[in-house]
Parts: sequence; structure tokens; C-alpha cells
Amino acid sequence: MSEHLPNITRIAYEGPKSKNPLAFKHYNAGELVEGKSMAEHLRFSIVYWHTMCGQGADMFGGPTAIRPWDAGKTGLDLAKARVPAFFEIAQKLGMPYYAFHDRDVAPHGQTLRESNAWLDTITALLKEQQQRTGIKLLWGTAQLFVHPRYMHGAATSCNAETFAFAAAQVKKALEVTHELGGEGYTFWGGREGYSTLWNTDMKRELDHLGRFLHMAVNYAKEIGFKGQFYIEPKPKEPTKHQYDSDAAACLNFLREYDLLPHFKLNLETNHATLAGHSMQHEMEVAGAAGALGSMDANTGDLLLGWDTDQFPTDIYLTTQCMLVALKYGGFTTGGVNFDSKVRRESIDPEDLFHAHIGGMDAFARGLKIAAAIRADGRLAEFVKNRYASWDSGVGASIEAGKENFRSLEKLMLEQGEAAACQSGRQEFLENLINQFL
Ligand code: XUL
Ligand code: CO
Repeated sequence: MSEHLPNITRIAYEGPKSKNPLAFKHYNAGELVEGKSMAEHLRFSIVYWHTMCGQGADMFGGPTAIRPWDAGKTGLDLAKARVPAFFEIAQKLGMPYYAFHDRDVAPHGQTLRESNAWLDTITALLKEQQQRTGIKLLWGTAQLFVHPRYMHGAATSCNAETFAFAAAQVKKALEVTHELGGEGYTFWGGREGYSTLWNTDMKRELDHLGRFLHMAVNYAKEIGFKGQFYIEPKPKEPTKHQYDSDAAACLNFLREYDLLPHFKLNLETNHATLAGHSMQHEMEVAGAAGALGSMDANTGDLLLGWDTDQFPTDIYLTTQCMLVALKYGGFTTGGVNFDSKVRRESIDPEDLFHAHIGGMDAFARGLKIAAAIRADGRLAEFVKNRYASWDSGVGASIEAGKENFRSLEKLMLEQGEAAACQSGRQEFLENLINQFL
């Protein structure tokens, strides 16, 4: 196989003192943390859409990226040329997983039949590359938002035939994901939401979305696909109000439509911040509901209010993510999926390497720091003690369901006042965390 980037070899772990920009300083795949290798904890994944299709275009200007494998090609030829280039990058980065949309890997055809045929052609190439490299599919998805037919949404469109087309597209994407041994399948809302309530029957649209997801669950059973289904919350962009706005809204929707047994959440950092939450909050909400599935790792920009999808480099953030992940038993079906893109001005293929190396190192550090905080035990001990009043006496009795308003009123009338509150010690705890960074 001819290499596109002969000057870049397999990225090695060289340790924190290395000055080689094309080496890992912290991500040491085989190193054990809490008895499991870093690779097993983090289950890194690279995405096809940003890595191969992201060309640096924005609302004010066209593509800027230099991608030698793209040169002079269009349509299916371009799609074919991208497959080996993608796997070369993924393999050199030591990525165990990847993720894609149907229309990232293969182009839109004139008809559904043509699109499906092209997707089959590319699926065969993806399969060959997976076999050659050992890289696996973390999850597949269908792109239900670019084509004009999806202008009003897909499963939540006012146009019933758009719903039908989306169903056909997801059917095919599920088959392809299954064919490639995908460990999951993700639904991100795309345009499942609304721009104005003046033209929207929200209840009807939500019912349709529930029905659509049940059809997916049923079809997966029919073809024997056992991968994990995920919903990826996002509050806005492209629509003003997306139905899957945050973790809590998704969980509520899944419960209301009896879908919770079939779905977990794929949480994305920049989506969390757009929703006015921290990623730690979103992960905690999902984890507490037993629905922490996977994460789309990236970050927003404090000064920009949109989905900038930057690579994560903030160790405070990755430490928080890994603390929650470890608390809830870590990623099993999911992983740390870099739904991140290089900046428009970072035009060289080499920038794709700096970006992913930085993200992987940031998460490896976050993992090590989180494990150190857990081994130290002071943080967990503090939280445990803060709730000590629930471990005995009236607290234990309330938790056991043995009290009611009358009994509690009686107790407080006898005592006259509740026990004094103790300090929350936020600053003490912030200092404690900083000791590990
Ligand atoms: C959009 C986004 C998507 C999903 C997959 O903001 O995050 O790329 O991850 O459709
Ligand atoms: Co995403």
C-alpha cells in the first residue's frame, strides 16, 4: 500500500520529557491504571467526517485544507481515495476505533438506490481496511441533516415521506454498521427540533421520533445487530430548539416512549456547554441513570457561542470527565470519540496529528489524575462525610421509607430546631483537586 504521509511514522509514547511533537507524552496504551490498560479505559476513536470531509470551509469562505489524497478527485472516486488515507492516519495514531456517517464515507446519489450501491462499494473497502489494520467501528450513524429533504427534520419532519426516506436511510446504515461489526449506533438529532412554534405540532413530532426509534430497535433485532444504541444530546444548532437538548431531556424522552432499556447517551463536551451545563454535569446525569454510554470528545470556545468542535486540551476538563467515567465503571461499549476538527488555518495533514496527539494526551493525563484523586481518597471521604447524617438516626430511617410528614413534624416539634449545618468547603476542595494537576 502506498503511503500518503511517509514522513510521519507510527506515533510512539516517549514520556513527559520528550520534545518530539509527534510523540505521546502521556498516552501509553499498555500502561495500567486502576488495573486496566489506558487503551482499555479510553477506547479512543477517530471520526471520518471531520478528519476526511472537514476542509476548513466556514460561512465566510471556502475550503483551505491541503489534502493530497483528495487532489483532482470527485464523487465516488474521491470517496474511494479517502478510505486508505483515513486508515493510514488512524493506524499511525494508534486509534483502536473509528466512527462515521453513511454520507461521509460515500456520496449522495441521485436516488436512494444509487446512494445505497455507492455505500456498499465503500463498505467493502472499509471492511478490507478494518481487517488489514485491526481498527474497529465504535459506532455508525446516518446523516439526516444535509440534504434539502431534511430541512424540516427527519423523523420529526412535517412531511411523512421525509420520515419514510430517513427510515430507509437508517435501515441501510444499520445494516452497514452491522456488516462492519460496529459496537454501537448513534442518533444525533440533526434537525430534529423546530425554529418556530407557530408552524410546529411539537407533540406530534415527538410521537413520530419515538416511533422512529422503536422501528430502529425492532430492525436491529431482526438483523441480529446487538450493538449499543446512543442518543447524542445537543440544545441548538442547526435548529433554534433541538428536542434532544441535554442529558436530562433525552432521558425523559426515552422514558416517556419506553426506549430507555435500548438506549444510552453519547455526550459531547461542546453540546454540554451550549446547553448551559458542564460536561461533568451531563456525565453525572447520565451515569446516575445508568445511561452513560460514550462521549464525543471536544471543547467549545469560551468567547464563541457555537459548536466550534475544537480538540480538547484542558486537563481540568479531562480530569472531570475521567473522574465521572471511573465512578460509573468506565466506558464499556462506548469510548472517547474525537468529534473534533482542526482550525481553518491549520491546513496541513500534519495538523491532524498534532490535534489528535494533544487530545489523546489530555485524556491520558486526565485519566491518571482522576485515578490519583481516587487513590488518595480525600475527595470521596469528604463527600461521604458530608452526608453522614443520612447513615444513622432519622436520616437512615427516612431513606428506609419509615418516616412521613407526621413523624418528622413530631421529631422537629420535640427538638425545636434541626442540627447545625456544616461548611461545604468548596475552596478547600478546589485546592485539593489542584494539588493533583
Ligand atoms: C453535531 C455532531 C455530530 C454527531 C454525529 O454537532 O456532534 O457530528 O456526533 O451525527
Ligand atoms: Co458529536
